[in-house]
Amino acid sequence: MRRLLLPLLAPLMVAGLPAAAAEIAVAAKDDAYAPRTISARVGDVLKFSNQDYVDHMVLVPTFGHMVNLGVMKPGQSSPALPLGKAGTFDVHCVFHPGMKAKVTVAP
Ligand SMILES: [Cu+2]
Repeated sequence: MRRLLLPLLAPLMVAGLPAAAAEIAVAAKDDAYAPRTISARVGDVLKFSNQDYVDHMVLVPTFGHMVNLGVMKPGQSSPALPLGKAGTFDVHCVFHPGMKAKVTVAP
């Protein structure tokens, strides 16, 4: 189904029409975010889910002000993180210092 839809949707996406906001899924798995590099547009929403066996969290220490989406237990998802501003910011898990993702938000 996905293969059939893509050729149909592609012309719409390059026609200059405003792109519909996307919900971008980010997994927390094996003590890492997947993907680690996220490209988004203003209006998109990030949604994190913990697919690991330990707790993880979602903290954005920059991007104008700190955003703490809190702790996700295994199997839980974070509240949605709306992307209202263009720029680049990092996402951290305080429990695992090496666990980071970089989000680039295009206007
Ligand atoms: Cu973690």
